[in-house]
Amino acid sequence: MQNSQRREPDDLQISQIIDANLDRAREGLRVLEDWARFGLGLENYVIKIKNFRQILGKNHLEVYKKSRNHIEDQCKGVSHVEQNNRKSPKKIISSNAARVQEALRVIEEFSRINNKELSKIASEIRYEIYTLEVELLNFNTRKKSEKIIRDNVLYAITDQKSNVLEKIEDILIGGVKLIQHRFKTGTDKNRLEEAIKIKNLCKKYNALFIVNDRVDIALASDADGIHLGQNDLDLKTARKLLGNSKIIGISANNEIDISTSIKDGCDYIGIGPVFKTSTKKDKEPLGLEKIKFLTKDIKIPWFAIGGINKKNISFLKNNGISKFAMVSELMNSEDPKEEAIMILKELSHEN
Ligand code: TZP
Ligand code: MG
Repeated sequence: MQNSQRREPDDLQISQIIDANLDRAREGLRVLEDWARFGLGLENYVIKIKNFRQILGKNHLEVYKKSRNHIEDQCKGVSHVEQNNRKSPKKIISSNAARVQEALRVIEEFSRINNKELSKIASEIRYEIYTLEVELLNFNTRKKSEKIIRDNVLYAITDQKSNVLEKIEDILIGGVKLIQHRFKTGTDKNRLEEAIKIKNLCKKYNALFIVNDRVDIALASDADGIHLGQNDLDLKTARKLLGNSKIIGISANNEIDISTSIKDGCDYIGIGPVFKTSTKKDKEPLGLEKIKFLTKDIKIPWFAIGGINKKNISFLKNNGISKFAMVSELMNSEDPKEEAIMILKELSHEN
């Protein structure tokens, strides 16, 4: 993308347009770069964006810069009300990506007259910005979901029963912000229908919606993420299919599976069963000491699961466990809302 054979533009107005739009594009890129760096911590994207800025910088010729003050710009300082409405990183990414794309398009058109190479460079970068925008927005969505996982201690997992939607709504009203749809038997049609209904409930209560086992159902219901067991699709394949916007949680109950899932980039881990549970009858419980041993070096969020109820949760909390996932305790409760409130209250107590 180096520009060697250019002709000096002879038209002052054209130089001025190119100058203004090179500035615009570089400024917009700097905004995207800083969000990639400080907001998302994505080093490879920072390098990519910096490279675009440098290419445009090298092609910001003296002749363009010198044209700047030759003609008085009557529109200087004109801004749009929309600029005051950019209150979230998402809006800032979108509007600055659009700003870069527009500026590059203008450069592409006007430099075609006297500087074909710059025109080509602008066109190439513009196409890359379309992809970059989508990718930054995806990471942004995931970052928001990760925060919900970090900030919440109770994860409710569904069971198959006729009044599952009422139960889930109660649990959501009770303040639970993490819901997983677990649907082990039945048709895919019913599975997806139920997933979409629960997803909509989660949306209403600003909760995260995670699908158990099935990447296709997670995509079709536009879930926030997937929860995979050791016999489901592997993490890397799931990431390829889901892209970077979705959360991936993994069930792991031994050292190797735990370290592999962390190395492969999972967002949280479910570890258990802690106690014997009728929800997973075939699994031997790990017990508290084993759980403590397995989790001592884990730096990402992890949830204890299996046989956890309102009676043993304080004991586990007092033993250093801070996040809990449960199926039957909430789903079989006569009053899931009260139960959720009570457990959340219990978990919020300082020791
Ligand atoms: N993974 C390990 S134990 C378990 C899962 C899905 C079931 C937990 O169910 P419950 O009813 O909360 O014991
Ligand atoms: Mg599974």
